[in-house]
Amino acid sequence: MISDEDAAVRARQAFQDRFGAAAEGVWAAPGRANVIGEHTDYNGGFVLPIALPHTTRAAVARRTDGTVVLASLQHPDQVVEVAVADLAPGRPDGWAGYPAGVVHELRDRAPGGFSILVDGDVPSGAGLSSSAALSCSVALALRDLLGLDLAPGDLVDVARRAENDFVGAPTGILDQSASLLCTSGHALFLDTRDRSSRQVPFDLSATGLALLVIDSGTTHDHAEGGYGDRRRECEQAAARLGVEFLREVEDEASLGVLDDGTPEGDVLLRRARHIVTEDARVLEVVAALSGDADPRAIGPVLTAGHASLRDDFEISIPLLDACVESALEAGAHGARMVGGGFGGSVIALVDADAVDPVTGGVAARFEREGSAPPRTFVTVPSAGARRLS
Ligand code: GAF
Repeated sequence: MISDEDAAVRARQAFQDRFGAAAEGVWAAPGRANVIGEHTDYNGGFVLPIALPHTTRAAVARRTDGTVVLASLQHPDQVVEVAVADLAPGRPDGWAGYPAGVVHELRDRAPGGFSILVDGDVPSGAGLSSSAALSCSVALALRDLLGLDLAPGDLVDVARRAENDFVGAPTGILDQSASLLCTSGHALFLDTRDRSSRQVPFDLSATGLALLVIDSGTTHDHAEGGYGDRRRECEQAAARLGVEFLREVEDEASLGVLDDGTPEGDVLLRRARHIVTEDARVLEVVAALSGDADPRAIGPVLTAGHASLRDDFEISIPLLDACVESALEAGAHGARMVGGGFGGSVIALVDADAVDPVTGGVAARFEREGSAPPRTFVTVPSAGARRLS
């Protein structure tokens, strides 16, 4: 993993090479792994992410010609240049839509434009929130350069609106909150309804544990249909139950009214049941991590979360299921898919001395399934977004 110092030097040099002038600063924002609390964020529920050590870095300087110029070391042949006044949802699209969306959000404060060079190592399309890392690094840069009086919570909304309104991905606030608010050594317990949050100590190595991230290599895109379908189904279920958010549903028993004997009713019941049980799982995990319990106790809760995403929310895919199964067979205490679904990564809670057997067991299963070997790494709860230089 590249150090903050080396990342800043590399981004500054690349900026100088691209623009022939010095960047005014370099900012970094991390990707995330969500310990538990999936798809609860747009239902007013609870989430518990950690920040990854992987970050996106943005080297930025203000311009005076009313233009945004966007370059990326990960997309070297796609320099995007567009007038601030011409920015509009979908223009530009692709990776450049995220930083452009942030500039668009703040355009009244920055008519002169920006030169922005991004570099990063958050795996993209892996359910690890590379998009939010990108938009949050730029949001933080613009706040500092423009001297805007915006708290981290305000930046969460700037980055979320860029993603929702400009890129067209109807996400909640999980990823942006994780990237901007997480702290090293902790998971962020966030109530997405009132935005209250608490840092929960999550130092696995102290108890001989490790958190493994297994990137299945199957990519996903939240601007595509499945994510938005789930969001609509949750809203329909909430409307039928007479609540604003599914978070407000008392317990599973209250969901019975959704079961009107039609296939649609059955779907809404299962979608809502995932949200209600997932919120309860977040609280259970937070309680376990906050007390004296052995953190291994959260393993089965994570695995139950996966079953719920697979059976009730129906956003897993066979390769992610195989990944979870093989991790458990090889000795993981718990495992689940993370992120929006339809691809991406799995996290597995394992004893530190079981990292190799679990990694090997999962790789062997991928081979039997005819899939390319997954990318696997041990992660630790890392720092949130910050200025590097
Ligand atoms: C994606 C979204 F961007 C988040 O807002 C969240 O809904 C997540 O999927 C599922 O928990 O990462």
